[in-house]
Amino acid sequence: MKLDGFELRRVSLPLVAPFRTSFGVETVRDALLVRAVTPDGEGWGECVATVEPLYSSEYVAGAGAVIKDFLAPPLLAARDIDPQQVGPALAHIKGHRMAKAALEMAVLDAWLRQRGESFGAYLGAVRDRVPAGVSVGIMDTIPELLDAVEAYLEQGYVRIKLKIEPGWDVEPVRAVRERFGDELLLQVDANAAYTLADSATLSRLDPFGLLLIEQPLDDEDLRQHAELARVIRTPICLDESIVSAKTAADAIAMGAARVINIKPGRVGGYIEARRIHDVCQAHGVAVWCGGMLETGLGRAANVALAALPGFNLPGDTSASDRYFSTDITEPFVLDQGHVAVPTGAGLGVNPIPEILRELTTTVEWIDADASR
Ligand code: NPG
Repeated sequence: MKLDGFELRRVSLPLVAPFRTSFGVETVRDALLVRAVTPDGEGWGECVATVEPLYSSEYVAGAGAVIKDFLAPPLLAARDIDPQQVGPALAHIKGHRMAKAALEMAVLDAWLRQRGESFGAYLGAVRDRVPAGVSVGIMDTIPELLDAVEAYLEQGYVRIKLKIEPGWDVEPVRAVRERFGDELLLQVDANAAYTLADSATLSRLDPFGLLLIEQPLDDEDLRQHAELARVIRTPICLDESIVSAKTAADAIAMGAARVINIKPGRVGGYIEARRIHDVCQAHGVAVWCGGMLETGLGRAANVALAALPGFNLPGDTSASDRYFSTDITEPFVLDQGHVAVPTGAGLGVNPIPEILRELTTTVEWIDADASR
């Protein structure tokens, strides 16, 4: 496939409510979209980097810069590129996985649209809908949290994930368990807010029968996660620590993770995400699809990925209205706690031109001729 260029577009989507995690509060989703333009059509990618480098070292302005200066040129210089070649063509540039993932997604979408094949079919989806979990941010008070959880359960969400941090952990979990019962699928996410010295606090979560605790310790603490796994009963799930199929294999071998959250942006794209799925499936390790407040574009691809056979826990694949009153594509909706896997070519969804225009803050064009 020949590329004419990439368009980089920043969009700003206000969130329906502030979303607080152990690393910060988000009130707006300021996303970077990549449009791959070819002589025969286009494809869309979404970069999941946040405005500030608080979740990982990547951030949205940095992702835009590395794409312009280092990642787009080798792809545009190639006279013929297919999605499988994007990763290898960018492997000499260290890191920047979220930026690489956005480019690969755009190329993959353009390529699949030309073939009339969906993301789900390409990745190996075996389901036409996926169960939807919801991530619930840190709140000021427990009554507020209970109201939020109740509202999500009324909407049909099949699994609740509570964001935790030191000082907001055992009591909110206890309150949610007591109010909604033992049957509720419940898990927590610490976003690396604890250290091994907090083992005693974390083991106080054991009696609540959580599905998992996600990323309790620092990204680089693989060995410490393995040690923690020996003292707490709640299964440990890794998110930030897993940046490739290699790190997934290492974490599994070390006993650092019984569950893995797969986020395509974090690992460099959907093709590496599928490799991690395959590694986990071979080792009998449970996986689920994470979320990064994606617009309908990233959400479409995530939902397709979550339909692979090894995804055996509900993902953060919520409906669009969990985050946005207006999405840039037709919204994803909940149907009895599930979200439908798009079946159209490529992502199977399209940005709605007027909404896209309204939410756009900047647009830049990178022409292939400048790289040849
Ligand atoms: O449902 O899209 C979603 C968000 C789920 O909690 C969620 N994401 O740490 O996993 C996370 C968190 C996150 C959001 C991380 C935005 C980074 C940016």
